[in-house]
Amino acid sequence: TDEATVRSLRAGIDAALAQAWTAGPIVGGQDLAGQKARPVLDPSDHTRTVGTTADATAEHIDRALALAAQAQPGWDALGGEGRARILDAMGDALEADTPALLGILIREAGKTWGDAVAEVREAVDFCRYYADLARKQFGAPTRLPGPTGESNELSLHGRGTFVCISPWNFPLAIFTGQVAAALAAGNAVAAKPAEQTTLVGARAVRLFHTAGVPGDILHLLPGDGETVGAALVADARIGGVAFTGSTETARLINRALAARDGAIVPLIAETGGQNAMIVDSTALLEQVVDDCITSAFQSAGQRCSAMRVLFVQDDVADQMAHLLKGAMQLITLGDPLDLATDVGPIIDEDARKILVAHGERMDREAKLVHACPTGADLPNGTFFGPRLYEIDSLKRLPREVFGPILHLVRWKADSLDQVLADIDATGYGLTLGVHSRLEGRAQEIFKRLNCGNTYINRNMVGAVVGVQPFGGHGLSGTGPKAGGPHYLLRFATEKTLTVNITAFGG
Ligand code: TXE
Repeated sequence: TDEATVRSLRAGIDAALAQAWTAGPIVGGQDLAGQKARPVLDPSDHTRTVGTTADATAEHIDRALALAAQAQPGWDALGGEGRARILDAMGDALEADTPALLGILIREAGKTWGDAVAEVREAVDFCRYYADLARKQFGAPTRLPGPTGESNELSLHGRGTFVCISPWNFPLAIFTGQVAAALAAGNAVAAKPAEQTTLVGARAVRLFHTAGVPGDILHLLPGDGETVGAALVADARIGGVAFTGSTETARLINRALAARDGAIVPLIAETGGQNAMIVDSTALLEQVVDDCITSAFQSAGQRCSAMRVLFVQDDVADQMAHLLKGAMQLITLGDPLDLATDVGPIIDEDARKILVAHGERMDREAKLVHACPTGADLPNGTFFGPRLYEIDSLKRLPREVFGPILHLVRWKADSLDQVLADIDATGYGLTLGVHSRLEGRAQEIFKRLNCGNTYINRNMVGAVVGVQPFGGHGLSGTGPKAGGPHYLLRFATEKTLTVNITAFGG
């Protein structure tokens, strides 16, 4: 039964959390002593230490990139099928390790059970999906037509060593997805997890190694973005960068890549959003409320796909605000290890301070519709209660707000064009929601806005691997979409071979 599953998972989580977790650089398959060792504190209770982490040094980075360069041709030569078998084994390894992974996700990243389970699932799906693509796209060379007496073929190969830089908000799924994609395409990998979530990154790297990825092919180089991340990106030996995080950091990486010597290499960037949902007066409001709560507040709003702005047609706006307020009163803020918790902590004090400052500005400039209590009974954690403000214009939000704050804007029947223009003017293009029973209108909005992922008459939480490939445009990223059929190609380079076969008697 479900209860039995939960009980046994809980026992596994407790056993995992009873261990003292440590993580530092992993180079050539070896766990090494790093620098700046520090405790990892649970964001839901800073008096609780989850483990310790340490950072990579310049020597670790140098050694990792040297080993990777040596080993990569052999990994590439293994071919799509050989690499796919190992990635399938990684999917199995992740599944088998579920209780420990849930424990670390809950205590290091503050994920609720539901979010943590979904994240392990997504990581497994990435491995199996990219394994499948590796088989299809990195198998035997493609034969191309050509004149008689000549053979032409095209093959795909790794680019060398990919640097994978990931954020803390999906520290397992995004980390594993980037690494699995780079490996599937035939690259070696230098992976830098977010500094807040090194333990889960290290756990994933050890599982990749157990699954069969050679130690010289995948290295973990933990540390700050400004030091370890920047050093990796500046190195002339790398073949590309896969990055997920803020738009500002993507710009920094772009500049660093442009300034360095060495090959011209791709940057695959997935960044933030200023995501809107548009609701017209034909929408089913009860459904909209449900979808808003999920889209804006799940994961404490710490998802790049989360809804930040709700455009509601004015004749239903009061009713909408009233229903939302009622639904928000039912949200439970608390310890993410408690199954009853809907919203867990904010990742750290720096992130919480940004939300507090934004709230203070909104208190002056906007109308507060509802604020869930911020957790005075949870004094040792970085909690922030979900809030709903009504603002007069999207222009009040020049930057992405990365947390559980939703902003409602009213629009009139004749101002839909302006709504679309305002959304467009943000420069982001990640997720978009539309609630309307006018199918033609909903389709038209989809066509007119250039958003990566559009959801009609449902919540904006998606990104199911192979079903809703995820990624945006403009300030939201470069594409191609993670979990989609074109993703691996950006990690690869192509070679053609043309042979005059008459010389061989053909
Ligand atoms: O990002 P940062 P954060 C975005 C979202 C949110 C932000 C939160 O917009 O605001 O990410 O994550 C490393 N050279 N998304 O604040 O600071 C850093 O160490 C090289 C969008 O952590 O950009 C970390 O590993 N690396 C999203 C990573 O970059 C550097 C999903 C991200 O850090 C660096 C999740 C440098 N100079 C978050 N500086 C999506 N679209 O999928 C930092 N880093």
